[in-house]
Amino acid sequence: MRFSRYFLPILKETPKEAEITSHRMMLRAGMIKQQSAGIYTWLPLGLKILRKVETIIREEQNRAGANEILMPTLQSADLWRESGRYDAYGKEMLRIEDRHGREMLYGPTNEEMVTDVFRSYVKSYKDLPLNLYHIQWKFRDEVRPRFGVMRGREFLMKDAYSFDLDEQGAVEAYNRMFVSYLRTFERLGVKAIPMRADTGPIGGELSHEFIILAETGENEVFCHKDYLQLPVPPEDVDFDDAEEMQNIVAQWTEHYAATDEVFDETKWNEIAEDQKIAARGIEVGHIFSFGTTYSEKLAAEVTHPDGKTRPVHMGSYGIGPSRLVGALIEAFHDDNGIIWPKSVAPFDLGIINMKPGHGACDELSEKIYAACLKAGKDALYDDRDQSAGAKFATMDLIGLPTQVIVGPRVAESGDVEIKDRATGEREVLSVDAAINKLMAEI
Ligand code: P5A
Repeated sequence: MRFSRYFLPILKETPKEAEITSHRMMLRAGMIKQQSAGIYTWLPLGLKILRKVETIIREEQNRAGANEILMPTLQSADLWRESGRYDAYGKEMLRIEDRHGREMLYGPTNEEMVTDVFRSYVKSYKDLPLNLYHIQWKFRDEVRPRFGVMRGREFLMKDAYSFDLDEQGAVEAYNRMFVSYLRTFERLGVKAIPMRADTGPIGGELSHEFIILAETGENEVFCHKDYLQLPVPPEDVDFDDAEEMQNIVAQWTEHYAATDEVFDETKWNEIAEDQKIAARGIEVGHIFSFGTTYSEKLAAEVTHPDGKTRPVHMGSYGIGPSRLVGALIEAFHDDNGIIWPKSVAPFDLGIINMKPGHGACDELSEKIYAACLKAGKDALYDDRDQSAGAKFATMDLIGLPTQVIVGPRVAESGDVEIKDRATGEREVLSVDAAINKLMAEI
């Protein structure tokens, strides 16, 4: 992509309304634009990152055996009356009336609707286990939307729902999602610690929040230090091996880890002082197991091998891709801007032509850009007629992992400079050596 043709509205001023780094940087880097409180347009750069986050989540959900569907954002109130949550949900639910006077709502979550999908088709134990998920916008009329996309009113959620014959099956489904989450966050480059948590309006007993430690996090959390170095299961981990899944979950729940809502002083005091972490964290995922809470009310039942019909055991599993974009910036930035992990970087590399119109600078920049196009590398080529200083600042702000700097002095001798955004290390190479290196390494 040529920068001159790209819609990337960089802000010079730091927006006053933004209280935390990620919100400030997302606005300044032209990733999002606020439309109303807690409601955002995703601009091209932001959207690219959001899509990459979604892709990793999707790949790991599929790997764990979940099926992707897409349910609508608008739901009928009647469905929620069946579960009893229509009145219980309160003011966080955005209620809408259509032209026929039918009561609708903008979904804050999909337990009812997915149970309706399930009960329409599945009648026998032979079709279980089943896990259905989608990645869809949600609306919650939060009292205090803040920190940009971190606590939005409209936000993206990956929500998966498991259906099993009995409690044992439901635990196994829970374990698969638990392991899938460990892998997902690892691939996103962050350490998210599973912690015992309150179940709130979703309900049920068994629940874990996945928390990234960060000073700006909204949750107060308490956990054992060992969680920082536990191994994450590799990509060939066998999701069909229930025992292996159970062992991984056992290892990841062995020590104390909980949010302040379910703080247990006795267990906390059992941890040695130098092993304690009391910190703030960002909740990026939350998983629940709630048995037959919804299936009983919505009559989602299957026949068992003994011929009897019983309600299915369910769980639901959420990740916030839009919140994650903010959380990743909280984890990866310096004073100059964002430093994207490679797995979600919006472009593979940036090319800075320091002096457009200068023969050698143009020639070498174009040569590298053409090589990227040919090799399928996604490059952002800054070909604009702007000062080199402004271009450096912009490239640092938007956080592409690798920059190629083409300046008049080195270009005269056929060389370019490669800069690593994270370390700041620079290396001067001939243009051909640079192309070889970039094509091999990024
Ligand atoms: C689990 C899936 C649920 O709603 N039902 C379906 C269950 N869980 S949850 O914890 O309430 O939300 C799941 C994840 O969504 C993200 N999230 C948000 N992101 C941005 N702004 C918000 N206001 C917001 N609320 C929830 C979080 O990542 C959360 O873990």
